[in-house]
Order: sequence, then C-alpha cells, then structure tokens
Amino acid sequence: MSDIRVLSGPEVAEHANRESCWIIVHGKVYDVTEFLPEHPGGQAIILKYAGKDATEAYEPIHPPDAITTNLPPDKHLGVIDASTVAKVVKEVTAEEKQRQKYMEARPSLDTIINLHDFETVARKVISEKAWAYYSSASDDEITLRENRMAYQRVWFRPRILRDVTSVDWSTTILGQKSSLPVYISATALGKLGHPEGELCLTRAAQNHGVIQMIATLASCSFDEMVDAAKPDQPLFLQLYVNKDREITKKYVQHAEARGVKALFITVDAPQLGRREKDMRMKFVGEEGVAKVQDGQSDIKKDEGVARAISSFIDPSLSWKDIPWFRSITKMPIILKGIATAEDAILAYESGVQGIVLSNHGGRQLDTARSGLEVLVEVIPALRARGYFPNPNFEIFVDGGVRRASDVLKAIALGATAVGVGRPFLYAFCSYGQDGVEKAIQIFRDEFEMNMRLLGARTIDELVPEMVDASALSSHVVLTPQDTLFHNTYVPLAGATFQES
Ligand code: 173
Repeated sequence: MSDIRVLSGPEVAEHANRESCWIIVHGKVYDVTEFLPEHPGGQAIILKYAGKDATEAYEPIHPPDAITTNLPPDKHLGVIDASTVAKVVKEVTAEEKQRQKYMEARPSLDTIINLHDFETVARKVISEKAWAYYSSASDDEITLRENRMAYQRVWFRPRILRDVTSVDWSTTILGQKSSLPVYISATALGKLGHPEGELCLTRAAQNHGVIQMIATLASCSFDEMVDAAKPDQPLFLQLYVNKDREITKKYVQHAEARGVKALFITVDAPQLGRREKDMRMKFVGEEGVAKVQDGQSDIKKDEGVARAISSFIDPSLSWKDIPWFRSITKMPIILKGIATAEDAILAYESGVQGIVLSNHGGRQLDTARSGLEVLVEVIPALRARGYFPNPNFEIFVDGGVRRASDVLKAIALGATAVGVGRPFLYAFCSYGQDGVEKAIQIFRDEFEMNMRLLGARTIDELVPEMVDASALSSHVVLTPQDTLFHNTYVPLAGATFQES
C-alpha cells in the first residue's frame, strides 16, 4: 500500500526560492514557503537550503520533531527518493580538519582527572560555533567568572577524629533518590557539540543513579530522552514558557504522563542575555565570510544561535501565572533563576516546591550575584519567617560548580543539591557518554576524599559550622588564583576587521 508521494531530487530542486521553497529533512520533503517569515532563526538560513537537503544544518538546532509539529500536514509533501538527490560534496574546511586532528589526539579518558579537563578538551574538539554558544555568557562575563570565584571566598572549618571509614554522599532530591547531591542541569543544543547530543547525558545518568534535567531546547527530542531512560529512572524537566499557553500545557502534561518527576520553570530569561562570543560568530557565515554587513534584512544582525531560536519565550510571565501551572500539573514546581531573598520568600508563599538560586550560568544579567552568595542571604530570610527548614521546599544552587568541595559548601549552607551544566556538556562533547560517566566518577572520588577530610560522614552532617562564609558577600578579596579555571577561560575578543 502506498499513497505516500515519492519525490525526486530534481523535482524538489525546482522549488528553490522565496515564492516556492521546498526542503528535505530526514528523507522527507516539506513545503516551507509560508513558514519562511515565521522561522525563528530567520528566512535566510532556510533559503540557503531551498530545493536541497537541509538535514545536516537542521539537526543540531532542532529536535527531530520540530518540523513535523510546526508545519501543517498538507505541507508534508512526501518522501525523497534518495538515489535522485545530487550528493553535495562538502568541502572540509581548515577548521574542521584541525578539529578532527584534535579529536584523534585527545587525551585518553583515563588521564582526565578533573572537570576542568573536559573543558580544555572540548574547546579544541568542537566547532568554533559550538564553543562560542556553550562558553559564552552575557556582556562582560563578570558573573560567569564570579560564579567560580564565589566558591573561593568560602573556607572550610573541618572537624577531626570522627571515624570517617565510611562516608555516604547519596541523597534525595525532590523525593527522588540520587547517588550524588548533584543533578545534571539543563543545557540546550547538545548536537552542536556531539552527534548524539543529550542522549549521552540520559544514558550516563541511568548507569550512575544521577538525575538529568531535560532542557526544553535540547537537540534531542523530549521523547527520545525519555525513551532512552530506564522505566524507573527519575528525570526532571526544564521549561521555557511559550507565549501560547496551550503549547506549554500540552508539553507539561505530556511530560507528566511520561513520568517526569519535577518541573523547573526558568524565570530568569524573559529575554536572552547578549552573549557576545556567540553574537560575534554570526558575523562569520558558514563559508567564513562576513555575512551580516551585506544589507540582507532578514538576517537578525545582533543574534547568536540561542537568541535566534528563543523568540517563543513569553516575557509576560509573572507571579500571577503560578496558580495556572499548579492547576495543570501535579509535579513539584521549582522556580529556576531566583536571585534575591525577596523573591525566595515570594516563591515560598506562591506555594511552589523549590527554587534554584541561579544566574543561568552567567548568561543572563551580568553582575548578578552568584547563586552561592544568594544562598547565604536566602536561608536566614526564610528561617526568620519559619519557612526554613521545610522538607517540602527545597533550595538548589547552580553556576560555577567544578568540584565536590563546591557542592559540600553549598549543602553546608542550606542547599539540598546543586546543578551542574557546562561540565557535563563538555564531558560529552569530548568523550560522549563515557565522558559523562567519568565526570560522575570524578565527583565520587572528590566527595569521598573531601567528606573524610571535612569530618562529615553523610549529607546530613554537613552543617553551616563547617564553613566560614563571612567573606562571601565582600566582592574584593584576595585569594590564591584558581589557575585551572583561569587557563581555560577564554577572554572576550574585540571587533574583527574584514579580510581585504
Ligand atoms: O542559556 C541559554 O542559551 C538558553 O537558555 C537558551 C534559550 C533559548 C534557546 C537556546 C538556549
């Protein structure tokens, strides 16, 4: 039986302009003519592939089902007869060749000894575009660096002679068992850096009892990740709220039906920050030529990858929406991106089940404070109102965590667990699933040693008295330099001249 239309390469190639624009994605042909003005990433990029196979360009930026869900069924024209499509011989650029060389010469995984190492490797083995998108933060990237520095302003007060033969760093996060007091925080566009994308995280998390927070804008589709998980593997979901609330409702209810255990609503991104490393990448087109100076009106000049695909996010989101979220799901709701005690109190009073003290990895408001610093403001404010401790309201921190010792500091100061984003991302960009498993192993080794040396045998024994955080909110403190971090950190570059 076949009422599916089979199209040939030359037929598709006839529709290669604004008036009639067909493209091939994953072996299927779509008429995207009417969709052109609506494409969040602009028309120009689609027109570049008009009449051709766009799969390779489509894949890292969109989940597989983006095109099928966004285009009405009558625009799904049929399948392509692959034998009739002229193979595009892609020239391997010098950058790509260099990258492949680096990939072959990567340090072997057993020589990787800390989380910074993954970043050092990733920087060389992923494309410049991916590196720019992942590593960038907003404006002067002060907050990005402060996230790391803040941990250096907290010092340990270790206890001794406590028989630390056995130590246990496992815990419970929002009612779910976790082998680490760390969850994998949401990061977008994983296939920019590795062909398997975020599935590497799902599979590694499964093997090690770690919880992954699935990103709304992951390259892999939500269902692919849930399908890759074990039936009883806990997963969380990060949510960007769509201007069309029906879409959000469907997405959230689908996630709940598929067993997702908690909903983390991102509240610090009504507009995406200006990430200048990412934005500068836009100035260089795929052929390495300056693209945006040629006056083409539909290339959005000042956007990087993320901004181009984030136009659906609703900037009108407000406290008034919380009851609606409560009405559409029974999952615990956590607000991700709280940055003051005032908002922590409002969050508690709004009836949500938790907050993430976060500045979005330094990618949103620059010179916003680190989550760790916000934590020492939030805990006493909640405590004063009788809101802390409360087993039904959990507090998380993310941003800048590279060591188990960082995690121990946050927990001693009142956090339930911390989110780690970029390090796991860099781990899979560099070594796929094995990299993520190694990163988890590194955390384990560091937890064991640090908990022994700190005199805490369980997570419950991590108490505020084990840290001196008195310098945390003082922003001018001299401490020894964190050289690993400084050596990996790439300073912002200035404007580039056009080649003559
Ligand atoms: O930090 C980000 O890059 C991010 O949250 C995002 C938002 C929209 C699209 C892609 C990524």
